[in-house]
Amino acid sequence: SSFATDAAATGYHTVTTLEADLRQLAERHPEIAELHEIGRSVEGRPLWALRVGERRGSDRKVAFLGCHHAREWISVEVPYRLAEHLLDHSSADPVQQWLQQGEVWVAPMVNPDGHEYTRTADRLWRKNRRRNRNGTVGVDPNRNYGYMWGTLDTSTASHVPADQTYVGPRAFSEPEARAVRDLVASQRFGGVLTYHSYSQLILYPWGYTTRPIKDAADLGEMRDLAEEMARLVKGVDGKTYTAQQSSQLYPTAGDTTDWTYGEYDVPSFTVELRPASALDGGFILPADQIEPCWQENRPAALEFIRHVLEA
Ligand code: ING
Ligand code: ZN
Repeated sequence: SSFATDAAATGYHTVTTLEADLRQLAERHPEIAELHEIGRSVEGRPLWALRVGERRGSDRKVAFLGCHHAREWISVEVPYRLAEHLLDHSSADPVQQWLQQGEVWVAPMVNPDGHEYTRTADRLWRKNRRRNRNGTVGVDPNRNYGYMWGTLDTSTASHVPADQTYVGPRAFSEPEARAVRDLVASQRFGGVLTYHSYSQLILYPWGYTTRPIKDAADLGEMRDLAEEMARLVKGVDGKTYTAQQSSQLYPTAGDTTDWTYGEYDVPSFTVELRPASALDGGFILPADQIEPCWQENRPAALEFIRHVLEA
């Protein structure tokens, strides 16, 4: 593997080591990789996305996102390693063919301000670092997307600024959510997958309602694909990831996948990574589990790429 820093030794990336490693990946593969700044965080940190593919502007594109939530460190590492894997395997099929015909975009850390805060101040911080008008801090970037935004007012999608799931003052008030919105709007991905932790789940829309999505073909496609990805995870080392509609976990409005599916009609998933439960450490996943977690998620991520790019 090709870490520019000691991230491999110490385990998890930081804001700084992630930037260095993304730059190095792009520099090592100048023909097929390009680092894009897709926006800036509340505190002004660049938001990075690595574009992987031989040609710009192909019409088959898929996106992987990580770390909307600061404390979910493993959600940085799985998409990062996916990018690294694609570049390491870019001269053999099927990856070679995918990268000839399409593009894979990887943005492993959507919320760098929060991530930095979890390293230096509060390991269990979730939101971004917005200074709210009432003096509290943080908006939940995964409640700030503009499809059915703000339509719930619950503990899992709250209008109270101090709360962990504060939806923000209006849809797309946060630059982190706007950066993803603008990337998705400009690239027109055929599918989006966003990593979170924890619970070992594969979630598909809707989150805002317990009703299933209306379009039977879309529902079948997402349900089948979620179940296939869960089967692929299990095939690696026997771990159970459960496929379900996201509102079965708990109802929320304004998450990434409701917006991408609601706005663009493309398959859209939240993968909740290791561990299975709070008893297994919750958000604090030991660094020696990064590699097995990536390995168990690799075939599912590649299947999602295949599904979108070969469609
Ligand atoms: N979980 C997701 C959250 O944003 C989720 C779960 C995703 C619910 C999509 C509904 C829709 O709360 C974590 N761990 O953040
Ligand atoms: Zn999360």
